Amino acid sequence: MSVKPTVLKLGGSVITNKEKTLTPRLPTIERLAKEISRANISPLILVHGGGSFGHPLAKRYRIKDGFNGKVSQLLGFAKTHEAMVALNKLVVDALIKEKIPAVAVSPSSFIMTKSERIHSFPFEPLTKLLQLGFVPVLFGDAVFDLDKGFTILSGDQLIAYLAIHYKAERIIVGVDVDGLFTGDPKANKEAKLLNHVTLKKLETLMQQIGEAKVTDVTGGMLRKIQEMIPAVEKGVNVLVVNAAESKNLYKALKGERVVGTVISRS
Ligand code: IP8
Repeated sequence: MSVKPTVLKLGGSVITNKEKTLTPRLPTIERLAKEISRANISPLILVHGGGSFGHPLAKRYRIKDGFNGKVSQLLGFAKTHEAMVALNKLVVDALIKEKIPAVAVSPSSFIMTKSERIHSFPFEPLTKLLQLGFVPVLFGDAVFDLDKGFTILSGDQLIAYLAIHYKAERIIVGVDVDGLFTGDPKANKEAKLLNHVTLKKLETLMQQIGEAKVTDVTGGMLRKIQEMIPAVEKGVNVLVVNAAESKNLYKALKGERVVGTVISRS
């Protein structure tokens, strides 16, 4: 690909109400679609998280643990994937309404993991889509696993993998907080937003988090950021931005100044 793509993740906590199972935040999805349309970035790869669609079902049926041999769990896998497809449809519908040529790309239909890590990823269809000018919309999904039968593939693992393969210009991660903090901003008023974090600083932070569990704001932030490290090591900059706030995503996509955290190699 001649032009390096932007890889954008819309966090599940932004596009769904995490407190209520299977509850989308439709006005937010529509607003984000408008912001993406206005920014007019190409090539663009979009990935969204599971929020209250994927996670409660995945948890209830222990999909991440792998297949336990019971038919009831197969149904659980089917329901988890179905919920993600339903959320994906809401996102794709909103994008198409804003005249973005968005195409749903379902990870479980072509990606295989091995012990929860991406093992095979046939890139041809996705590359063709991007070359033609489409915006592929992938998502964290229940996928088939060589060792465990099946598992959950997070959108975060996906974006890092995609960014490395396509030598992405940057990764933008839209979450529901202002970025990475020195502590939990919701619990600790002293917590400070980190505007720029190098890999070295990130390692130190990880150790602190490991010991004191201070910055794991959403419960998933630490895991999300850890997944970004291989991409950052390869020189891809990551911008974590609050996509729950109007115009932030637009500004991030346009490269304008925006409150958030940049993670870079040095
Ligand atoms: O929200 C998980 O994706 P994530 C998707 O990006 C499912 O971690 C199915 C729980």
